[in-house]
Amino acid sequence: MAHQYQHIKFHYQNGVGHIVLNRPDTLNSFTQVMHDDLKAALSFLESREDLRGVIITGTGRGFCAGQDLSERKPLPSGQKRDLGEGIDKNYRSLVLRLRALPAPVVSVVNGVAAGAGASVALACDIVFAVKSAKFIQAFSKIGLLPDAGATYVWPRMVGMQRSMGAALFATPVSAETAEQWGLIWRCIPDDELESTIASVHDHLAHGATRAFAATKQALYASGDNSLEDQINVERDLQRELGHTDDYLEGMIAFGEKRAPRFTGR
Ligand code: T3D
Repeated sequence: MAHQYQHIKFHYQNGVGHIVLNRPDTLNSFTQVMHDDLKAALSFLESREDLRGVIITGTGRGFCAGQDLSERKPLPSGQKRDLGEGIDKNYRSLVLRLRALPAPVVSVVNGVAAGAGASVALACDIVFAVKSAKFIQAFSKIGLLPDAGATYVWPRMVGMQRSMGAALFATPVSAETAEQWGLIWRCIPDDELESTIASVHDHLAHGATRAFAATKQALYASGDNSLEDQINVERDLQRELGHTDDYLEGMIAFGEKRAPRFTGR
């Protein structure tokens, strides 16, 4: 039976999956139901051979405020919660599955992103954010450390001092600052949210999908590789790309001085 989405909206068009976090009254904070919805959407995306990209955004004035704290009220028994369980059950697979998809995953951050909401937005392959958005490492305010990959992603993108400061002081980082720091790709005017989603959709739906996937794979591999190992990665992937329809089309289109018509194959 098809999954009935409750806390996200999901549709798939031209090979592009659109995930919209949809609990605006709580700034789209993560519930177990939302995680189950996301798992179902990811399973669908992973099953598609024609996948060309994914776009994640939120409804209302927030992108995502992290874990829904109403699901973390102290237990009446006085027993302490095992927070590691939620990470194992939900956040680990969410971040790793997004990273492993063989197509770009783009977050278009429509408002505040806090806690694991910021972690997930920033774990996407590329991040756009409206000017009024901000990223808050809210964890220390409730006695936790940044999770859902944040202690991995932040230092690699912005260095140790900015990562440490944002986490220890929970100071909101504006979208403009995030762009200056290299934490996100683009800060966009608020009234360009929908047009940005549309143009990202078109770019993914008509792009050289295999080349995008190889680029994603190579860039992430670089974190652990020597220069020589990385050149080997590039060689192997370029060899594969040389056999694709899109490379052939790219060469023909160049010769004919026209835009290429990529099929993603
Ligand atoms: O638990 C585990 O499994 C471990 C993993 C943890 C991962 C995490 O994400 S921990 C971090 C959890 N998130 C937070 O601590 C952030 C909490 N939210 C905030 O600090 C603020 O809401 C914001 C700074 C994000 C935005 O502030 P503001 O003033 O713009 O909005 P607001 O008024 O605080 O929020 C609007 C509504 O959303 C409000 O409800 P109300 O009063 O209108 O009925 C608020 O309670 C609700 N809301 C916001 N964040 C959450 C939330 N409800 C549940 N959970 C939330 N995280």
